[in-house]
Formats: sequence, C-alpha cells, structure tokens
Amino acid sequence: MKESQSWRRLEEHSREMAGRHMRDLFAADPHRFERFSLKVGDIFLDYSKNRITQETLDLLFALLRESEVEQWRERMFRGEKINFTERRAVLHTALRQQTDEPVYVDGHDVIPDIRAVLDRMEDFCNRVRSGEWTGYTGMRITDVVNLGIGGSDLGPKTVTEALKPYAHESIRTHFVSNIDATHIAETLKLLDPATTLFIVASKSFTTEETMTNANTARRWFLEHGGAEADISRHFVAVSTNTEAVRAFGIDTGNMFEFWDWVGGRYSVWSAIGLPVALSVGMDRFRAFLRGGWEMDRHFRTASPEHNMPMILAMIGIWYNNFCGAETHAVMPYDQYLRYLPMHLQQVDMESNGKRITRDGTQVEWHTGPVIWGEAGANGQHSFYQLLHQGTHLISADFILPMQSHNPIGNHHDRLVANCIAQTEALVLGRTADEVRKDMLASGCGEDEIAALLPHKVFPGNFPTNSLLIDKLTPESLGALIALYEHKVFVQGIVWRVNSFDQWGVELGKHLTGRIEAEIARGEPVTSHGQSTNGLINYYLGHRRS
Ligand code: G6Q
Repeated sequence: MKESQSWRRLEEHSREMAGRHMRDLFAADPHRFERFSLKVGDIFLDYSKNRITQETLDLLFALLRESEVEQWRERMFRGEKINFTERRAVLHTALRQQTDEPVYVDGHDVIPDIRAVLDRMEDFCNRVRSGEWTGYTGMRITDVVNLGIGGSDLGPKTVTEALKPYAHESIRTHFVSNIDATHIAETLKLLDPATTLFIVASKSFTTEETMTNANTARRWFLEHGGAEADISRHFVAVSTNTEAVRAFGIDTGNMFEFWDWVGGRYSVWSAIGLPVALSVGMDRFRAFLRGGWEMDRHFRTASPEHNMPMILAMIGIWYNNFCGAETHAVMPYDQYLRYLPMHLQQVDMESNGKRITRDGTQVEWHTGPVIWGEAGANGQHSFYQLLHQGTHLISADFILPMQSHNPIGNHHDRLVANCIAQTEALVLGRTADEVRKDMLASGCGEDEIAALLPHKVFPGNFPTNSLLIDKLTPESLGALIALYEHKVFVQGIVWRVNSFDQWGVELGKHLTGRIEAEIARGEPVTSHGQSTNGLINYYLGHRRS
C-alpha cells in the first residue's frame, strides 16, 4: 500500500502541509465552514477545524477508492464472510434493517429470525415493565442486573445510561462486569432478590468473569429467600449457546438468541440490548435500531465526499498515518454520554488494533490509534492542559447536543460555551503578540512579561471535529453509534486488517487457566519465568491475613 500512488502523494502532501496553520487556512477561505461541514439526520458535523485542504481530502478519497472501501462495504451488508479468520459474516447492520429485503447467511435469510427475537423481547419487556411478570413473592421487578463483560456490557451500559431520561420510573438497571467480587458485592447490597431480575449476557456463555458472577448471583438469590423453582422468574439469558444456557440451569424459554455473525462489540443492536429495552421500552429500542439503520442507509448510498463515516475515517487516517498522531480523543459534552468513550474504545481498538493484513503479512503502517476521552467539561479541569500545550498531536471529536434533557437555568448555554470555546482555543491557540497585549493591558511590567510570556503562549493548530446533535434521543444515539462503527470499518479496510476478530481477547480468556489451577493448589511454583513465579509465590504467601 505504501507504494501506491495515493499513499505517496499523501506523504508528499503532509510535508507541504506541515508548516501551515489552520488560522491561515481559515483566513484564506471565508467559506471553509460551509465547505467542510455536513448534516445527516440529527447529526451536524463540522470538520473545518482540521489540518486539511480540499487537496488533502481529494488525496484521502483517492486512497479510499484505491482501497476498494465501497466494494468491501457491499460485501459486509450482503453477508459475505468478511471476518475470514473466524469464517463469519458481519451483520450487525441486518439487526437494525428496517426493510424486509432478505440478507442471506449460508443461503438462509436471517431477517425473519431477527424479527422473531425482537418480538419475543417485546413481549418479555412489556410483561416486566407493566408488572405482569413478577418475582417469586408476587412483587413486580424493580431492578435489572446485566451480568456480562466486554461487548456484552459496554454497549448496553453506554446506551442505557445515554437514554436514562426515557427510563422506566420504577426499574433501575445495573451492570456488573468485573470478576473482582467488589463489583457484584456492592451491587447486591442494594438489591432485594424478590424484585431483582438477572440477565446473564454472554455470546459464548463460557466467559469466566460472567459465569463467575452469574454463579455468585444465583447463590445469593438462593441464600436470600429464593428457591430453585423460582430461578426461571429471576434469571434470563442472552446468548448464542443454547446448550450452555440449559446446563447453567436457565430455562431456554427465557433465553434470547443472537448469532455468531454478530460481533460482541457490535451486539448492542441484538438481544444483548435487552437491558436497554427493559429500561426504555421496546418502542424506543426499535427507534434506536431505526437511527442506526438511517446511518447505514447514508453510509451505503452517499458518495465518499458526502459520506460522514468515510469523512471521519479518512481524516483519522490523515493524522494517524501522515501527521504522526497516535491517539484520538472523544469528548462528549453530555453527562448521559459519559460511557461513550469507553464503548468507542472497544469498538475502535478491539477492531483495528491489529498488525497483520488480510494477506497474512505484517503491516508497514500504523493501524488503530489509542482512543480515550471523558465527558466535558470535566476533562477541561484535568488533562486538556496536555492538549493545549503538550507536545503530542492529538485529534479529538467534540460531541454536543443542542437541547438538554435537563434545561435548568443557564447550565446548557454554559456547557455549550465551554465546548465551543475549547475547539476555538485548540485551533487558534494564543500568539506571543496576543499574550503580550493582554499582559500590558492588565498592567504587567516588562520583566514580568519576559518571564511569563512563553508559558502563556498556545501554539494552536490542534484538530477537532464537532458533532452537534439536535437532541440525544434513541434515534440520534443509534445514528451516532452506527456512525462510529462505520468509521472504524472504513479505516480497517484501508489498513487492510480484519476488524472483526479479536485474538488478543481470546488470549486473555485462555491465559489465566494455568495460573488459576496453580493458585488453587496452593504450592509454591517454579514452572514460569522468575518474575511470574515470584509474583504467584508472593500472592500465595500473602493472601490470608
Ligand atoms: C467483543 C469481544 C469481547 C466479548 C467479551 C464477552 O467484540 O469479543 O469483548 O464481547 O469477551 O464475551 P461473551 O459475550 O462471549 O461472554
């Protein structure tokens, strides 16, 4: 790829662009904001505050076309097994498809199966939410606990939190993921077994953290008044593995199915979204799916130059591969979106944190950046310092709803002002002249100016995308998450990696077994390297007080 015409041209172009400041790019083009912005559904994207010109974009789109992104996109939507290392189709888009157009996996149309599970979810949610489904004492369910980890936790947790303004007034939702007993212990302290419903959410139904938590929850339930016969009213499962669900003791009538062609980090659109649906109701869950589908339609039909996921993806590639950036930040200026950076961390880093190409050779270019972030304005009072005056080039997405769900006083206007002010400061910076003028105006003497001026200069020219959302609703949230999924897809195709496997996660799942067995035996070990032996033996010597 590095030998391709467009890659070489982009390398040359990055050298030409290196000395250019966005202040000058804005000064040179009074229409830059209109030129480099677009609206799709409820999402308005301003990408004018980037170190790009029209030529940059033309070159990036040439690279996109050369990488056959559009052809790969069709393969994904059509259900081809593009996750070739696991021999699986990649069809989270089918989960939110709003038309009856068939989508085939091995000659079988999956759309009717998806609809059937949605209908079962609807029936179940209606019964729980209306109080018709009761616990073993006849009382209605007041608490839902999702036991899952990774993709079976982050997606539903992010979406449930984001849609909290729409939540059922007497159902609380909890998420327990960690194998650290503290997580489940602190959650169970709040709960009454008679009114608690556990969802055991695991695609494989073998994940150690989730199974350990599920067993602890069952024991707690039985020790606090529940009986074996009551388990079916208090435990349901979401999985692809019917046998394992049955073996765990959950009635398979209370199992909501999904399929191997749904990747964990893309599974919130499947029955893994059950806690969302229980919280906000099935109509809103369906609206969330509709929002995702609207973004799918846009992604599938718009030309690259007007395609929001493609634009964000290629700008990301520009910084990652041609400007030396290594991380990308996501800053939602909305408290309800506070888990979004975490979810996108998984969607992006687990998908594109790869070093082997589709041909099995090692990449010669950087792939996925480190994704991180925090809800604004909190980050401003901690790590933004490094964005403004540190030595790293960091690109960032600022996400901001126009209407607040909590219009109290002038909070929202102030939040908006903070968000926009940050993107302005990052692009413009503050020159020595400006600092000097300000210092003189506030009465500083020459000595003080000489001592402090360099510390008060901000280089600026730091890139940001602003994503303005009319209002955070199920639809707009669906579109936002689908936007990022497709951005990641496009980047993975350009980097020539398989975005849909996760051997690094599988490794973690297998690694611990041996050490667990040794710890269970309790004898000093000598079978590992000296550091690992030392750590295990130190633990064995210190674990009991
Ligand atoms: C997601 C990953 C991973 C997975 C968890 C949970 O894409 O594969 O995060 O979701 O390891 O797996 P289970 O759902 O099988 O328990």
